[in-house]
Amino acid sequence: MVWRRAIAGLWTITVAVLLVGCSSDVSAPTGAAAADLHASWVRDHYQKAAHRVPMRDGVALYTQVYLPRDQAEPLPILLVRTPYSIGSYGDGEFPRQLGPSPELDRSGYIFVFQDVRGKFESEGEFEVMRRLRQTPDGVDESTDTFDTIDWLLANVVNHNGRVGQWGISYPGWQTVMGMIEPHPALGASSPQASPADMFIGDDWHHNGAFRLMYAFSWLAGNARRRDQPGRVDSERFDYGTPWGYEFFLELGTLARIDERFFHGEVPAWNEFMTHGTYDDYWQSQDVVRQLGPVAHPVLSVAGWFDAEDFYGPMAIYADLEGESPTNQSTLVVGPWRHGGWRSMDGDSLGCIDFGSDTSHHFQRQVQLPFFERHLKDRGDWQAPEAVMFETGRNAWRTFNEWPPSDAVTRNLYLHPGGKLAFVPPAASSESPGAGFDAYTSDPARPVPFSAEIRTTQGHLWMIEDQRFAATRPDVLVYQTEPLEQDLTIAGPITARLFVSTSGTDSDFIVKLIDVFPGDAANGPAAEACGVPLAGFQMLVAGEVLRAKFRDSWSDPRALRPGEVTAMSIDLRDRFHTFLAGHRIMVQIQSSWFPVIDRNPQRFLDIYTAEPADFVPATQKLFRAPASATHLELRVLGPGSSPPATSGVSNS
Ligand code: PG9
Repeated sequence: MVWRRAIAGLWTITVAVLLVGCSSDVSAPTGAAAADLHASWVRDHYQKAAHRVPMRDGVALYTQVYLPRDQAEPLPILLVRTPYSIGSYGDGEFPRQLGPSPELDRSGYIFVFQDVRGKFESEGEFEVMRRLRQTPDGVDESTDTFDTIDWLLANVVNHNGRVGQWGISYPGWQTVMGMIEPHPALGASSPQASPADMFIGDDWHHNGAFRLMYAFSWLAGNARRRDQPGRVDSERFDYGTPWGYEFFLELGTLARIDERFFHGEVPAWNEFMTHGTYDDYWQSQDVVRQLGPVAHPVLSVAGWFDAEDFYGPMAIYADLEGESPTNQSTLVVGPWRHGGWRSMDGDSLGCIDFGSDTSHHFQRQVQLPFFERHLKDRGDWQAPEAVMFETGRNAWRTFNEWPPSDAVTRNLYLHPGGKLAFVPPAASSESPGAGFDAYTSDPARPVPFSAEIRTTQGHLWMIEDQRFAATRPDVLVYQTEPLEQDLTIAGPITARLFVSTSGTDSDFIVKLIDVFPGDAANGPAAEACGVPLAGFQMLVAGEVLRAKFRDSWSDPRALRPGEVTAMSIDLRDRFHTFLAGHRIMVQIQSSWFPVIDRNPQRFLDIYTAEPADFVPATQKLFRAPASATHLELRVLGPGSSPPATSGVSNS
């Protein structure tokens, strides 16, 4: 991965600056009232036409075009392609908003929406994350995008010859597919929360571990076979209980799911169940492997607390930097859940406040100027390299490279007695044979991923208070002393584990947590969510590794029972300041259920495992000098060199 080297300017936009230029008219409508007003404005100012757009293989894709009623000049086209239904199928029906934010609606664009191949009103067959065509005369999402743009340019009146494409999540992935051998009229792309690799880091698996709860709910709702095009999709799946933990535990093994619930109607589920390693099936879906150089400007967007697709946008941005170093690409990462930059104000998430409406900042200061500049030649937008929100300190910062190369790697080590410190364990600190902490991981009682009672994973667990997990005997907890000064991490976080297990496979989950001081005062978000911030254990980052993939995603290997084994977990990037007085905490566990399916803790094909294959295992986490488990953090600014007094007593 190639990152820009030099960092030149670094500036902070404070909350005060954010507020400059905002209307001080206290009577201006906000929230739902503003959205209602905007919806009626859209109706008054746009007209709609529906078309069946033919693709090169004759399949017709249902497409809606919204044209401004009073169009004084030729305008660019802004395209969204989605599997989730473009909606508003009736003659008089209109979406409440057309573009990615109301500002774009008001600026004036030709907005185009399309049901992708095989979904809703479009003909053809839907394939989840359809691979690139294998033959020159084949079709895929990239050719469908090309053909759609070609047709629009020939059939829509009064356009300016330029097309932009954007989308969040699956439509974000469609946007990336549009960037492969792109139509020459494509002038700006904004893939937002696009998945990139479904085995390593996005929706279906993380580091080889299957994301049961999300995969199940998404496939049940979006990937059933259909008989013919239509306006309604699958019915909502009825879990029969409000508690997903109970539902997934009771159903037992993955091998039973098709027979009990899907009955062969969800082809992708059965495909997943026969591709338990990183084989060609997964590799050929990885967009980063397909994406060549991209000449036109790209705006990539991600949320720090995205429970679905955080790996994707970061990998796509990194790939663009490597393959297309002269591309005017920008990376924006804010304190958002999946898609939160469009659906929420972004002033808070769960119990945590961010001090300003971060979504509005992105929409007005980044997204609008990006499209205006590249599709209309308007404004003076100069593409910054990376626009990143610093959580903890709650400020936007712009970087000339991401991750910043002036961040310094500092190792945070586990110590006896649940301590954590930036000094390695001392040789004399443990008696021979000691130097580890142990727990029993029992697949019959997996650690829940959240304290919430819910059937789908939702979003808030990505920033949830971890006190519910800290008290479990099968979760190891380590924390620093209260910090004497702020400590800012910026860039990738890597856990270097030294472990042994009594089994032959296991999952290891590492969570990095910001522990608020006992006198922390509640902000509005904490008041609303009803959890005191005093002692709050905010999840900052967390990841799983299925240990059989520790050396190779495609060639899994058993662990040897009792043997100390080194493995690394990429906890992905973060930009967070642990404020003075807070503590840094690390929690380590072997299940995260049902977000991650249970590991039988035996080396076998988990997708065909029988109930009797699931056995308890004794896990040991080592911290002796030669096998010192630690986290590698990239520290920026004052905390990047160890304070003279740092250390722990190992007595
Ligand atoms: N994260 C979702 C997704 C993307 C691609 C494939 C399947 C699911 C989404 O929200 O669209």
